[in-house]
Amino acid sequence: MEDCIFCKIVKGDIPSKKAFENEHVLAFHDINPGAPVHVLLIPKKHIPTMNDVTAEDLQVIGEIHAAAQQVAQETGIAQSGYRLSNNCNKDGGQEVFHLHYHLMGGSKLGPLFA
Ligand code: IU
Repeated sequence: MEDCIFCKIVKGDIPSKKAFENEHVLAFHDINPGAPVHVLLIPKKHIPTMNDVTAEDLQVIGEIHAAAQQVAQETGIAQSGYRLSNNCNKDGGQEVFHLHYHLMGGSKLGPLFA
């Protein structure tokens, strides 16, 4: 999609610090990290939100999980622990409308629920 910033990162028009890449998935370090390790995992295909995932996207969703597992190992947070999360739409706090999962770890994360 032309004016999607994450599509531009996929195309290499905007640089990113890559953590993983295959044919369908890209993972790169968040520019404004909220944890010592904060990597975003995205499908290369433009999918705006979690609501737009269809049955034909389930393979790439699985690949994202496998990539998250690999990145967690490679960044050294697999054993200490991490969070893999998706923000959907306004109430979920989504700011970039290209599906992405936050992989965060490297320190004790705050509770999701107070
Ligand atoms: P959100 O779930 O849509 O709120 O998360 C968007 C994330 O994308 C947020 O953590 C930003 O720091 C991050 N990000 C980025 O890494 N590179 C960018 O060019 C832009 C946002 I714009």
